[in-house]
Amino acid sequence: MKNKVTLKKILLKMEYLVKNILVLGAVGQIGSELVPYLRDLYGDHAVVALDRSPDFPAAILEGGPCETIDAMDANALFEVVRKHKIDTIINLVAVLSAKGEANPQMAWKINMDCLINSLEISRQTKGAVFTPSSIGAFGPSTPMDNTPQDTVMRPTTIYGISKVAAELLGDYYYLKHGVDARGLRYPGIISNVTLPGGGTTDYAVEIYYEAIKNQCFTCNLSAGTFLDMMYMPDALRALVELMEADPKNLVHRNCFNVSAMSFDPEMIAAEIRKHIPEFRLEYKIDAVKQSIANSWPNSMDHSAAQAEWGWEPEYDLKAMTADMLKILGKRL
Ligand code: AKB
Repeated sequence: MKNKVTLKKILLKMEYLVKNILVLGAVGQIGSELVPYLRDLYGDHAVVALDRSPDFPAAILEGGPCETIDAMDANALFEVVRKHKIDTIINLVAVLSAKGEANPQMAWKINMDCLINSLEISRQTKGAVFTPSSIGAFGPSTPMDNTPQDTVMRPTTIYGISKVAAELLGDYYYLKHGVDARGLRYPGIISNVTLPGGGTTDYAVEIYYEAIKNQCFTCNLSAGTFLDMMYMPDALRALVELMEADPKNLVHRNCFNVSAMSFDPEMIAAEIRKHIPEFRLEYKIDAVKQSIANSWPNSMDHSAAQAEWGWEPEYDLKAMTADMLKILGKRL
């Protein structure tokens, strides 16, 4: 919260708060928290929430403009951009890693169509685009520890392949057409407003809900499976800080490694037990998710993000666990 207020003051001082932002995928895990966060920073009417589902949370629906269209429909999307004079598109539409493996053609089509539409429209409007990439853009031949910013990227999931393509397309549209395309390689995001769906890292969100409800969780990844993770407040702040970064300082654009913590299921369970001593962790391995997790980094090096736009995470496993259990404890 303190960070958010400070950031707002800086932005106001720098007169950056003149923007019209469109968030695609506003009902999803990140979108449902990003829209209120951005409205708080840039003003309620400057942030349009868009989703193909009409099920906007009340706070989003009542807080500012909302549009229900399918972002795969280029004409409809362009119409929304024109209507609201949009200059920045944040494209959060994605079929995640595990769900993508169940229907790769559908995942490729959704992930790529929404991206291409965002980039093409921004080429015509001379706007900016944010597209999240992921630890899923890496693969089994990538160095697993302290994964460098620039390294081997040969993912083995359709989700990862679409993310590598998105990174390259972002740079292509910047170089060829001057589109201000930027992105982050997000780790698994842990949050307490909207559940993720279809991801490999989802267990690290579900474990908190089950800890509160049943004091027990059955994990679908094995003990010893280390993955990069980040708490939602850090993920939201990273996005804004990158989009507001001085372009002169950006050597990399699509996309930056950003990391906050790395843990395996035993470590998160041990942290939960500090608050709920009776908490039990059991295992029932999901073979698809396990093989995806095994192909992803244990922890990323985010020194490029630190050097080029000053990235620093605020939450570690301890601080995040305390906050998650406090918030979910009250709500559940
Ligand atoms: C997933 O697990 O698919 C996502 C991701 C790490 O990109 N949460």
